[in-house]
Amino acid sequence: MAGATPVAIIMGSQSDWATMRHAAETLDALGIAHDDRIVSAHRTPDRLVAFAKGAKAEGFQVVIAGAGGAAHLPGMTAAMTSLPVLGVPVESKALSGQDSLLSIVQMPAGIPVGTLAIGRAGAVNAALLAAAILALTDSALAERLEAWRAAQTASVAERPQNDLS
Ligand code: RP5
Repeated sequence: MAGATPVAIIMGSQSDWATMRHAAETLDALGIAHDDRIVSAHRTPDRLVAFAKGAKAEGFQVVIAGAGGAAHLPGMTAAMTSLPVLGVPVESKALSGQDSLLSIVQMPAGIPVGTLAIGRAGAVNAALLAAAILALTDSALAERLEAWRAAQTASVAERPQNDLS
């Protein structure tokens, strides 16, 4: 669907936004439109079903799903759409996100979730992976992604410094 918003960022709770906003900011930096929604597998199951079953018809091409604890959101979303689903384990208070990670990564064969790192790194990398997927069919985006990576490379100092203030 030309012109549609290509990326959906969904998360299980408002509390996940502190992590998932890093995915949103990275997509912004790459000029990729995204729609950010709270969709809880446990608290709003009907919303989850409606979103996941309708995501392709809405024109989304990639779903980034972040959740913590018993993090069923990415897997249940992947069960109801054939769009690529990238899972971000949110760092939980009780188990530091190890629960989130294992909940998301251990999918049974047949329903894949591309699982990223716990927390901010995973959110940023989910956005970059979504960009790489979209760039396969968008040459202008491919150039922006290359430029983003080149800028990152250029920003790394050759030697550490004591005082950066
Ligand atoms: C999960 O429970 C959410 O993804 C969140 O990471 C976690 C805690 O949610 P809140 O109690 O902060 O709303 O469903």
